[in-house]
Amino acid sequence: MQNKNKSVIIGGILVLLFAVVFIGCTRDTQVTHEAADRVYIAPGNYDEFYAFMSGGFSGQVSVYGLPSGRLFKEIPVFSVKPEDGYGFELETKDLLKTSFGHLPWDDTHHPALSLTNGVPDGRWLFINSNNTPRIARICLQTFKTMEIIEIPNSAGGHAAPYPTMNTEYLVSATRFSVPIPQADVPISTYKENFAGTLSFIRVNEEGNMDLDFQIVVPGYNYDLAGAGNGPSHGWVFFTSYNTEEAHTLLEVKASQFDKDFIAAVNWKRAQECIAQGQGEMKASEYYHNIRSSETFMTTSTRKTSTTSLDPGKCPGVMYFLPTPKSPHGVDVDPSGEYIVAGGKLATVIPVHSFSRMLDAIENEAFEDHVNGIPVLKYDATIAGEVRDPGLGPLHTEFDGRGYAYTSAYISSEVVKWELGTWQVVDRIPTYYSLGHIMVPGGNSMQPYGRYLVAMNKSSKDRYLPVGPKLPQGGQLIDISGDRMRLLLDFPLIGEPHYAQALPAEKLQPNAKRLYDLSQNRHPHAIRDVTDSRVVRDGNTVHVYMAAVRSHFAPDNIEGIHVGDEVYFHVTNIEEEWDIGHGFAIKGDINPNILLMPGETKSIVWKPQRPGIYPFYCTDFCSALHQEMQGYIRVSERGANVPLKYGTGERMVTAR
Ligand code: K7E
Ligand code: CUA
Repeated sequence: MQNKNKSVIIGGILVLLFAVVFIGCTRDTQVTHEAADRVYIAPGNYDEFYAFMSGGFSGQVSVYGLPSGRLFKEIPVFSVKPEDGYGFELETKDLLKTSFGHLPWDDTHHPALSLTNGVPDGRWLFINSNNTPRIARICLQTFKTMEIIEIPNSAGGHAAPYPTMNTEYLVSATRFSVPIPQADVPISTYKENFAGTLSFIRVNEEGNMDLDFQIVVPGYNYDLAGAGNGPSHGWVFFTSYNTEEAHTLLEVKASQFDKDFIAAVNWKRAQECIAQGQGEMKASEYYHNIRSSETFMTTSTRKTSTTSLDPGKCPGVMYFLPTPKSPHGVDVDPSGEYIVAGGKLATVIPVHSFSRMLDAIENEAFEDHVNGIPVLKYDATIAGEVRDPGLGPLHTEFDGRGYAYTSAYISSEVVKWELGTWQVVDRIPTYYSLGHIMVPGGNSMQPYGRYLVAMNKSSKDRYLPVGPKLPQGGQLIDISGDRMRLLLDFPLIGEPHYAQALPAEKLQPNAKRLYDLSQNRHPHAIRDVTDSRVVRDGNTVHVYMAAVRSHFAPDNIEGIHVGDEVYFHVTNIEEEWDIGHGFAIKGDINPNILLMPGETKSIVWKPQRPGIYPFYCTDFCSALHQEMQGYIRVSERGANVPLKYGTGERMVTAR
């Protein structure tokens, strides 16, 4: 009896064990296969979305395909890039010019697609630099940086570039308040002497930026921004923390108050006040650099003044919305009614209502004023609070179906909740320490839904280790159903704080294949090998060189002297897609330059010692790529060697 019982029990346990193992396995394999199917792009097929990820402290933007997570390209923006010569070659060097000189590095945070009627239009991608505040514009036909504007009277250009509904403006706010204008003062005089600015950068039809005006605001840290949509078009919302105005140990001292502020700014009202003469011209120095798509050259302009607006003198331009607690992100939902803050130390996600805010302004439901700026009552503007939102809520995206997704840094999870009921409906862990999340179109009026990319600060134990520094972790999550599902892990470059994505069909047909050689207006371009030549002008030598499979013209040069400055102006005269040539010469302090068909680039070389210097093509362009090379003879300064050049047997004496 006992034995029988025992065997029944053992048998039962075995069955149970088997069932658990078997069902468990089956479920796991199913999920894996299904997930694999969702992200697998068969050879020869294309991804559904282009994703643009900020490179953070790499200063660049990386381009990925979704859902595969494949890396296509790294676009150089705020950091030089020896891979193609960006920031070294004469054409792009001045893009990095600032009031502090040529800066080879910065820290990118927030890519932003240009918008038309609140929907990404595929024309440009803008991105901020956080260290020395600037905004860059990338052309989405060439995927190249074409313009950079410096933001004066600012420190820490973090709340940027957030476009308004039709890209009328991009904004940029000071993360670090500083004396405005800059001044040599004791740091302990923070409260008296420090202030912030909210900058409004106008964008014209060609995409060109221009600093229109700056609003001078109390000395808080302005963290992030979100522009109004639909009914809230005309407004921009900025989070602030450190309303305590601490200048040391902010981790303690800037976490004292229960609530900080969202600054709500009516930019149409600001325009009115400035038109009525309320703006004040102030001396400021900053650079505006634009690269021409015809000459490939950058024109750098030094600007000397800004229009500054005191919000206390322009009633209706700005209000403070108390918001718990040290909020980080501020995101406006696709309807334009809800303004969601990420209260990183708060126990709830506070959601303000735009229409209630307008009522509160109308009824003057003010609890205070700061520097003449009304502070609205929390209860008068709040639409709801999302309870149990995870620990450390930061950023929110929307799916266009009535749901919002918030990243929680401390609890490493995405929390899905419903707009209107404020109920959490789902949550999914991420690995690990989640920062921003991105739903394609998820910060616009037309989210594409389907996917959510989590950008994790750490990928500890997710990949084969590669030394102390690990890649940050991208995770693709399926949000098409009721429950979120993890589909894919993919490693990221730098620190992709934020990202943007667009359906492939919005960009793919417009992607430029080559530059039309007949339209090349570069001042040193040549159209044919027969135009190639070498010209001396004192100690400066200009080499007009053609690159074509599989030689350079000229490929032999003699009569260069130590002390000369040699400019190589190389034109790739190919007219076929994706046939690039590179150019590099021994001992150059500059890296190689990479030339695509129809493109001209220039690099300067200062030979240091006599001898023979080879140069060669760095991009494997044909079966005879390895033959694509040449020699330069360098003689002592003052040596009696005439300047000659040639391609083939005949050497021509330079005129
Ligand atoms: Cu949260 Cu710079 Cu947008 Cu990083 S910021 S995560
Ligand atoms: Cu040209 Cu390799």
